[in-house]
Amino acid sequence: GTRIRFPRFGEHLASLSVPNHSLCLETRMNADSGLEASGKTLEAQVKAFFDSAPPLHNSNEITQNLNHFIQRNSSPLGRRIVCVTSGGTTAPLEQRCVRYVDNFSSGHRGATSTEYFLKAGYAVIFLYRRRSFQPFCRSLPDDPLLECFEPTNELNIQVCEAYSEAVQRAVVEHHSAVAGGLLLKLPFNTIFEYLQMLQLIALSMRSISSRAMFYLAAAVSDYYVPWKDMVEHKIQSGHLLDVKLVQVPKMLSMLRREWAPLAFCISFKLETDSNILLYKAGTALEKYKMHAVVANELSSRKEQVVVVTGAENIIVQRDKNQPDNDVEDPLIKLLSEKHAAYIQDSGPQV
Ligand code: PAZ
Repeated sequence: GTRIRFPRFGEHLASLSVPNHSLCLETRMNADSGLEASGKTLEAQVKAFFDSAPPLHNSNEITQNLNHFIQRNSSPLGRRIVCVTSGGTTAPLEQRCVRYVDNFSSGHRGATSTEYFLKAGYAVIFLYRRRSFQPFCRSLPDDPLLECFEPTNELNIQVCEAYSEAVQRAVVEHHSAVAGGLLLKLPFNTIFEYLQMLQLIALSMRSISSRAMFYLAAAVSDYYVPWKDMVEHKIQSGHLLDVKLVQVPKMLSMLRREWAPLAFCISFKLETDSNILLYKAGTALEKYKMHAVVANELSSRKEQVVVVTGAENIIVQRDKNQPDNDVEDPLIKLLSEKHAAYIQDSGPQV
């Protein structure tokens, strides 16, 4: 796993342990202000990040798909559109990547929330980590293809009785959302892909102003190795290595200020220490000018979250009397109501 320790006041050292290898990833920065201590403005840090990132090979196709999706859901319907981000980003250590720093997120929150947003009448852009949880597939086993099907003879297969309902539901609901033009799925692996795609989505969503929502549940890397500083080939084991990690610029500020200033923006704050959770969520709310921050603690995240807004902290809990109920059910109802009020307050729509 990744552990952070503070070698001396005002600086910190991020270090990564890889089984059977000894890797030391070191970054020195001012603990309070991060890269801002280098004197670079946020815009300059963001430019440096995007300039150094390997360009997306399919950015034209993504933009075309986004424009088509947004257009289709805009006129004459004026449907609300949410971008749900889901799963953890990786920070590669080598250009021909063998090893990377990862985030724990399973994508359960994003996949489940997508289902409830669709139920609430939204069109959803699902920006997800490859091989993470997918909407409508939560009740399927780990390897659905091999575990849900069985051969009837050498030429034919059928769905196993035990999974027939779950498979039927997953296939029908997924197909109707995608084919009906209500669900657009965009996969990423790395922090470079994630942030470039988030920017493309945000710039495309500008045209629908306050009808756009960002629901940022992905666990995004805090540190990365700039592409130009990265070794090309696999890092050889057996030595102690120093790899310089740089803090990822705070793109939430860019999203709010530059990319989609009229969109309704919800970010998430995860902590393991519940004593600091609400404080950290409140700080993020103010610093990044979010409309709400969903605060969750690692071990109870599927049971309870707290929606922190400037005016109040709202505890949202899973209904334990219903075994299949998810905390995302009341959470998305609440956020959808708040979004509707925000649209109302924002005046006439484009
Ligand atoms: O993906 P998952 O269901 O396993 O976990 C969800 C979560 C904890 C990653 C999400 O609710 C969250 O808090 N995302 C932001 C994490 C952060 O503070 O960067």
